[in-house]
Amino acid sequence: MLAATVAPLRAADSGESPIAAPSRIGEDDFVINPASRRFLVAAAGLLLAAACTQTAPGTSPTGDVDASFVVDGQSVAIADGNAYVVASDGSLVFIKELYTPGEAQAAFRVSRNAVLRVGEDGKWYDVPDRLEMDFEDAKGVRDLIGLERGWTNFTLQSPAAPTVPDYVALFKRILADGAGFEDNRVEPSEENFHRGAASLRTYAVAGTDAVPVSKASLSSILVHAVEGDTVDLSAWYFIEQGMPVGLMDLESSFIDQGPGMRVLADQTGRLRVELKWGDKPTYRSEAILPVGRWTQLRLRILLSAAQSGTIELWVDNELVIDATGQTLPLGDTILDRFEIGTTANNDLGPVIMFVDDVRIETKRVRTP
Ligand SMILES: [Ca+2]
Repeated sequence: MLAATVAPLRAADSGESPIAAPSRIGEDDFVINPASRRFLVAAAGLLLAAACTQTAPGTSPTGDVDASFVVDGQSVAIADGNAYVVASDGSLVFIKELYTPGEAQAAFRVSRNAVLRVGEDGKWYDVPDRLEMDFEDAKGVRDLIGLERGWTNFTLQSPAAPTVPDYVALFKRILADGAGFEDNRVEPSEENFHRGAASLRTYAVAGTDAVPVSKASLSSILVHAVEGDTVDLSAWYFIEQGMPVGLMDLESSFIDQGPGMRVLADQTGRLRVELKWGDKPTYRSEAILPVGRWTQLRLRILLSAAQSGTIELWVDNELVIDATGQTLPLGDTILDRFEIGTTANNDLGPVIMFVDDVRIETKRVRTP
């Protein structure tokens, strides 16, 4: 199901109306839970309510197994867009649908010179190789959303908006009706900045037992990165209070729970990079994200669903992770969403964090 549909992405040459953004799916970690009845099919990008298949599936896939790994002691196989548990006799037992095969590919047109993404209005929109955002001259978060600035969505998940329908509705109320924030906030601010006269301020309350993840983030789906591409992500951060768990995500909106690469910090600010997928390959550093001063994080990743990806993380130009490994869920996964800000907070206390001078650049391996 799609949690919601949103306003159409406007044509590149048309007026001021907001760009569309896909509804977010749950941000929980990829947990295999055969008992779970609550699964959300990945948002269909900008496509209008794509049909989703939740018919009772058979116990074994018709196609080849695309990937397999062990999660929480269970062998899991991915085939036909579904997750299966591998039983002791080798048979595959259906758990849940993760994505609709071919759906992500159908949302893009890739040629030698351009990548286009289809909007809800059926029009095709340019996905640039490079996006840069400085947060200048914006009165509120509504000004940040649109093709001109490149942001397409914000996510304010919190005790005031705990579920996907809740925070999608909040997004729409703020964007379409100019409603105010509830508890969490994401907005341009002149209170602090790295360059110019403004930055993005995020405020996220602590998570609770009932709502363990609190989010105050901004995202863009004007992104298209596939196996063989190199993605270079950079942003400046200033933590005023607390310590976010998640700082930056590059993920697939087409797959359940948005798997992809993310930059994470522990309570002390120690940084690591994780592929949120399967057994979660993790690339660790000893570097600490400081509180109270502007710090640049730059992540460069070569995308590979095998072990031949590369992961480089710089903190203020110092290389703190230089690793090789898996960086993409599956060989045909399209990473199409970039998310920044307090992409996750813990339950220890509120986070106030500023972000400035964001850059996303994709060096493409074009195959048409
Ligand atoms: Ca700025």
